[in-house]
Amino acid sequence: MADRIESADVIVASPGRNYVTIRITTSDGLVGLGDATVNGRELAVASYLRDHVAPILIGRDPNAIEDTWQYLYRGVYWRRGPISMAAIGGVDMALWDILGKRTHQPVYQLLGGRVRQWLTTYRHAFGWDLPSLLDQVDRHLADGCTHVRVQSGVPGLDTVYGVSRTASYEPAGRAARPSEERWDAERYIATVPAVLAAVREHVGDEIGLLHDAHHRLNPNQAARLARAVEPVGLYWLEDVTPAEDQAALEFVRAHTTTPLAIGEVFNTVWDCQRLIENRLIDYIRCAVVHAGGISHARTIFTLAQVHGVQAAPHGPSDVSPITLAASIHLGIATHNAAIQEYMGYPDLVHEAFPHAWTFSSGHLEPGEAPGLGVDLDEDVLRAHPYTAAYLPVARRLDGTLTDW
Ligand code: KDG
Ligand code: MG
Repeated sequence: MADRIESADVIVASPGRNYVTIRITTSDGLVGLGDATVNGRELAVASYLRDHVAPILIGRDPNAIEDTWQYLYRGVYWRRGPISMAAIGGVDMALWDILGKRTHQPVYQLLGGRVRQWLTTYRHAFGWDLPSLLDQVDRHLADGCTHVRVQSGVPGLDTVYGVSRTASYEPAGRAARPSEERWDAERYIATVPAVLAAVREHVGDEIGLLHDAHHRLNPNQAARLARAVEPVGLYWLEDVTPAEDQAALEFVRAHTTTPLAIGEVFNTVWDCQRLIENRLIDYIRCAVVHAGGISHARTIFTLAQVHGVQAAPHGPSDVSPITLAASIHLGIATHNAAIQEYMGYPDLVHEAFPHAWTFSSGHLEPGEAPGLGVDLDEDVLRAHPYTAAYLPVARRLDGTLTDW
């Protein structure tokens, strides 16, 4: 009898931060792993998987990856959105993992094989003042990195997206409700161009510099910032306006030559079709997990390829090393994949998810293990149960809620 999916179980654990993992086991004993983490909404996606997806996976053909994707997407009247697409993303990754194990191939081979030797990454540097920011930039450069995202403090604001008070970037706070931050876009715009210019002066012309505005500007503010930083020659300016307003990018694009990147909150190709087809962005940044897994991220990146847009997947520490593996396998086999974000993980996360992928000298390598090459250490996961944690919310100085 042909192989069947025998079980699909969901593991929610918190080795330093919360992750949702789906583990699919087949009747011939193969095990595939997928990441379905949605930062701050972990239990919603876990329930979606446990209560609504796992029961209908049992008995299906594990090799029917595309049909299962369509079944979970088109077969459900209520489509799209981060929870359902991350759930589909987790299943999709696990099925590609199984296919790789069944055929004794790393997933990138099943996607057409390597188109490059390694994936270039960018790392994160932040500092409340210029000396501490330059210190972090220097550390990444000393490690061999060629691309760095730089985020800085803003005078008058004691919380700024991307600028942590601790050594780690982690923005989600472990508490029953989100913390609140204050935000002022004009102060931010008045500060950032000079900081980026000073970093450029410090690193010279060869290093790629990136900056993330995290959806916090209106179109006019975004256009002013993008113009003001043109002399810096950024590799990209990220998420300048709220991502759901695709028309906003038309205005920004018309006013600047600074390369634009957006997409970490997109879940399907329909969220970014207009941006890609009208060439309003230079880089599409969907995360493999939140955009429905390897199968659908590949659809998005293929549309991007047709329109001269490059792929640059989201890779924060709030997606697990399984998503990172999926992103590396896809990126190494995708012609228009330009760069992979690598925020890095604390040691405990590497212990919880032992992996074949490696990072060194600013490069990511998938490794040659069959499938995605990621495992679970169940003892570590059991020892670190789920703990409620939320991203902050942001208010303007007058108290109006704004985009975080
Ligand atoms: O969960 C939210 C984070 O993934 C996001 O804030 C990180 O903007 C981010 C980035 O570019 O990595
Ligand atoms: Mg971002």
